[in-house]
Amino acid sequence: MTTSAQSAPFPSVSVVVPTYREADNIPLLVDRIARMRDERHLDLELLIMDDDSNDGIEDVVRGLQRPWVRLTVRKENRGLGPAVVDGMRLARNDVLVCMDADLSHPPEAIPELLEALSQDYDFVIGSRYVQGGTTDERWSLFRRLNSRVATLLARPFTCANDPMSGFFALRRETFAAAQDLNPIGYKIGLELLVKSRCEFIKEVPIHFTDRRLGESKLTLAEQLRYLQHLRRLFIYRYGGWAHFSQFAVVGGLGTLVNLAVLTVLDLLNVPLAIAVAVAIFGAMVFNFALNRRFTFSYARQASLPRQFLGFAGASSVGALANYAVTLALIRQSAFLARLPQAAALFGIAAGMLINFGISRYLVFRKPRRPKPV
Ligand SMILES: Nc1nc2c(ncn2[C@@H]2O[C@H](COP(=O)(O)OP(=O)(O)OP(=O)(O)O)[C@@H](O)[C@H]2O)c(=O)[nH]1
Ligand SMILES: [Mg+2]
Repeated sequence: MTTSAQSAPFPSVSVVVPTYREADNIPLLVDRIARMRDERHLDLELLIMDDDSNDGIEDVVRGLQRPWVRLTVRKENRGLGPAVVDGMRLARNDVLVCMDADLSHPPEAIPELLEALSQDYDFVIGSRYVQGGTTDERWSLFRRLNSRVATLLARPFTCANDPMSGFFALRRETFAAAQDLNPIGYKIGLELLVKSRCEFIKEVPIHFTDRRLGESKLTLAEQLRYLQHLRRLFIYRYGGWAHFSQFAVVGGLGTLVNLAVLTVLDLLNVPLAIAVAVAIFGAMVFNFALNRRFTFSYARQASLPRQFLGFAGASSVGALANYAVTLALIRQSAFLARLPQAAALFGIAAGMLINFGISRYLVFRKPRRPKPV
């Protein structure tokens, strides 16, 4: 630290802590924050955003008699992400800090986060994955791997080493400038990083301690929600390209379906002219189902039969091109006649390009008022 122990690097701080069944941890957390607050002479308020835990947290907070600790009991729109966003909206001070209630994040590191913000960084992370940062020694190999893979998946959105951290700080103006916040799940820091378009990010090493009291709320469902969150961020950040890449992934899987059907029918000695047609149709149905569910999910409320007819009609141009190219190649070459799957790959490539254009612009048109991503 370059500042003296007496100086306050920022005039005022609001620490937002989301809680669900953390009553036992609150006195310990408030105690440690209070000590740091006094030592650094910080103008600090603590906002506890509780999702109606019914675990006596109201009495606990009242008993602490700290006027700078404010408890909000939320009854609607529950969840960690929305709780943090609500807390940040209620915050009165210049700098916003978010941290967990279970003492995994050391409150003593808050002044360091504040100091980095004063050096013109926009977003400061209490980070486990920079030099000097550590995680609890008791983490299993699976937990380490899980955390690393989740972090890797966030790479397209940020260069931060630990964007999944729940311990971070930003200026109130930065938060106010964030657009289209749609916090689902746990990774509210990542959501804010992406949507406030922060460029100057600093990571301060911390030791992440496992909780001693209370239970973890990080379930498997929550981890799956993370994948959904990533997909939304992808669409937000990469717009039309996100649709195209999802369409391409579905197309890739459809190709596998096409080849599998073709192989089975060929093994059953079905004439190739029929086998190729059935394989193309099977892949078309498969692609429709996945594109409706994922790639163009914003148009899912439209009638399914009508949409299928539209998709089949639109794809029929590509399917015909596919069929014609595949059969022509098979007829041209004895080698490809023995390996129709190779001919099918060329046919699929020709058909796919035509299909994308027609599907994107004609079949799965955006509704007039798109849902926020
Ligand atoms: N308001 C609110 N807070 C939540 C909710 N789920 C979790 N939290 C809080 O978010 C913080 C992080 O949750 P944890 O359960 O500690 O998740 P984790 O840190 O990933 O996992 P462990 O530390 O291993 O338990 C804690 O302060 C929780 O009390 C929720 O639905 N609403
Ligand atoms: Mg925790």
